[in-house]
Amino acid sequence: AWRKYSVSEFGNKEEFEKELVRHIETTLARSMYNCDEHAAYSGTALAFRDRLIIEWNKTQQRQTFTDQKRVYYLSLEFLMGRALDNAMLNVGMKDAARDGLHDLGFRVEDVVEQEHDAALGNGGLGRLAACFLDSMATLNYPAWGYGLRYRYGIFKQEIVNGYQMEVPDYWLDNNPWEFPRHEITVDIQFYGRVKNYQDETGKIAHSWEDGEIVQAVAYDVPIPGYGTKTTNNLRLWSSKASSGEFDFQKFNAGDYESAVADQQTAETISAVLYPNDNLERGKELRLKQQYFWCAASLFDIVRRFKKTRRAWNEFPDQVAIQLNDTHPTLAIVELQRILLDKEGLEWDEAWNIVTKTFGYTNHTVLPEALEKWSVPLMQNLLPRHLQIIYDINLLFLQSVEKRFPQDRELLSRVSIIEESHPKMVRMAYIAIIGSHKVNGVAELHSDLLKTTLFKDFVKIYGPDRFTNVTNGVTPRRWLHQANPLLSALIAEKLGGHEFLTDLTLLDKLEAFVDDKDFRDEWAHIKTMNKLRLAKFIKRTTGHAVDPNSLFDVQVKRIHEYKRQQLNIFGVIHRYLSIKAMSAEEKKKVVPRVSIFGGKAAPGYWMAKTIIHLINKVADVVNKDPDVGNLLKVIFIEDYNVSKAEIICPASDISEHISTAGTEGSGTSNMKFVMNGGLIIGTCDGANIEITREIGESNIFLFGNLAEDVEELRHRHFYGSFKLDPQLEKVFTAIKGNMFGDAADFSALTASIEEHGDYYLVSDDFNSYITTHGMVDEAFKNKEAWLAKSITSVARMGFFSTDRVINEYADSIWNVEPLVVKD
Ligand code: 26Q
Repeated sequence: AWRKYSVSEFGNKEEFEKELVRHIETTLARSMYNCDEHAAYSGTALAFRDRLIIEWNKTQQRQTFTDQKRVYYLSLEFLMGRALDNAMLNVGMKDAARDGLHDLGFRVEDVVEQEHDAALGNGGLGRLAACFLDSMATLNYPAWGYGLRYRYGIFKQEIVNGYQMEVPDYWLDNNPWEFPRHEITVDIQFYGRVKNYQDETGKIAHSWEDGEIVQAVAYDVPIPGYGTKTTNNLRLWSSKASSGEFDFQKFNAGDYESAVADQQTAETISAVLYPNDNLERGKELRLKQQYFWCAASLFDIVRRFKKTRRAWNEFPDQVAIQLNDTHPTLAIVELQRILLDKEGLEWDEAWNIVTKTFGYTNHTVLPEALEKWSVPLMQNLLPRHLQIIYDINLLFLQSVEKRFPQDRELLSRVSIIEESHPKMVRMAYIAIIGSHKVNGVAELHSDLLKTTLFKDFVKIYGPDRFTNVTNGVTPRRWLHQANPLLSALIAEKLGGHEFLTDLTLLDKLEAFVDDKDFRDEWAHIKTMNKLRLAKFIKRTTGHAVDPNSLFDVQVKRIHEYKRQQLNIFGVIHRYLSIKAMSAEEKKKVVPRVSIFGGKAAPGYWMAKTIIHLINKVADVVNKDPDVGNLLKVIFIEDYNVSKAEIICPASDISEHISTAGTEGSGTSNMKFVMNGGLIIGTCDGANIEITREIGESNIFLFGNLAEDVEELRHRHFYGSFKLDPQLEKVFTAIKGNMFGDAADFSALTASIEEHGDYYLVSDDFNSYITTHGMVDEAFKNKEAWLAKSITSVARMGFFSTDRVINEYADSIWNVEPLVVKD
């Protein structure tokens, strides 16, 4: 009988307005007479949310009904950014909303800006997970994301006197995009002890007893696909005190204060995102987060599987779980524990199911980022899991020993347990041993994994367990949403927006490279986007920048390996050169704006020093009358996803200049080129494949190659270190207090001059400066530059996450799309 009631679904401007007013006046209990931009945002979000919910329910019902294999993407980070614009574009009703809002006196662009970014991630890894969700929904894969619902996302960055300050990012109030599922809870256990007993068959079994229980509560976020009705689910777990009897003992015993304190401890688990990017520090709370989230997700997945009443050996035919780095490695151990201790399977049968289910993606070769947990910590927090890890290790080492007898060295190298003091559990090794496929995120990176970090495992398992899936970005957010003008121009030339779901169609643009009108429009759009950024810079920093200058951008997490120090030293070098020029010489200089943005981990002192130097250089350069518009230095505060959407379309050149062999892939390089920017970069990560696709003449490559890095580092230590002469001039200026107290920067210069220049800043400096000279020359030839820009965009089809997701689906997950009909 309920089927005859249909839910309201607006289909035009008038119906949208009706829904908007209804939500503002009833759902939000506000009057239209004092409806401000924020209320307009909330009302619009609620109207679109209603539409999403309907498709979301249908998608979930269909996925349950057809009962085919699903993908679960486990990630501790989902860097989603804003949801409203994405929802409007994916649902396809943005024009109705624009017109409706206009009638009420609002601009849709301003309304969209009211939304707080969902910033549950640090950088590349978290944004990749968000792009994956978009592509999985767009391609109609039955896929769920599982993560943590942090109360505080990545901190907000404020720059005070040139220093980074961190401010908490409390983002949860009035979030219309999440749905609490108070009925979907899982009790998660910590600490306690393992009891051995004999089961009915007389076999020794294990149970994990006592300890503490924390409750996981599900919050669901709808993930709409583009141009499809498929709306997938992102499930985020929130922690709260268990309402079980056990935890009320203290209350009953009258120990009220300590009982409340325990409740707070429980809520601490999902309180805050760890702000370290590519750096691991073995904090117990981080391990608690990992287990809490893995155990809740696994319980949920197993519960769903059990409803199908299938035999356990069918589990891998129904479930694929992808591990986003080693952060969810405990899921492997947890599934083995469930199958052994709860479901009574034999070890081999259980382990066979486990390895068929999991895939592991590695994102870094940096040693400081590889996760290790101390054995005593794990023994205390997860006693049964440690036993299982020991058993996995024992059986693994026995099998290795059989195939490579007498190689003690090999056994100790590949052991999950590192024999240090204290002993450490190597999470990457569990992830490799417990998965059927391990992948890196760009070709060079995947090759390096096989020849260095995981070399021994290639020898043990053969090369087929290791593969590459080069990263991508979603063209919906990073082209269509971020750059509506360019998307519209491309659609006009290609006869529609099909390129947004088949990015290889961009290659048709090459036919227009010589079309005068098209080129003019292309150039005009770049100028408009630079103007938009210039306005933003004026509003947020007070500095006026000239959109005719060359916009040179480096925005990403601040890290020594990403070498923002190389960039700022290059800027200082440019400044000194300009200062030494005659008026005649200055006329030939290409005016530049050097734009920086990015957060440093709060405890990463050297990264903070780099931010400080950038800001001090900006202070000096920007007010130097000798320089005027020839050079401006801008640090954009609090770089995040929504700022990236303004910055990426506005760059002429962006910098992807990591020491060769250190950047897994990089993904902003792809965003910049997709928006018609050129790049200056090292032969690292995905830069290499971008070069292969767009052609060597369309990219500015410089610096030493990955294969030479080890040798160079060795020479720094055992040969004599000679600072590059041009860099020496830069250091002399810094040491002469040109940018404030030189002592503030002594650690930074010393890391290069005195401590071995691990990141090869000096080795690459000359090549970097020379290549920037080539960038200047190229920029003078506007027509040639335009041709490079257009050709590059035309050849970027490979870097859509749609291609990436199809590769994962075919070669790792073995899942098929499920088309949702109406
Ligand atoms: C680990 C343990 C404890 C606390 C924090 C962490 C932690 C957190 C975040 C370790 C690493 C990260 C993030 C890594 C990351 O963003 N890696 C980037 O992943 C991108 C997507 O594949 C690549 O493009 C980048 O090259 C890579 O640096």
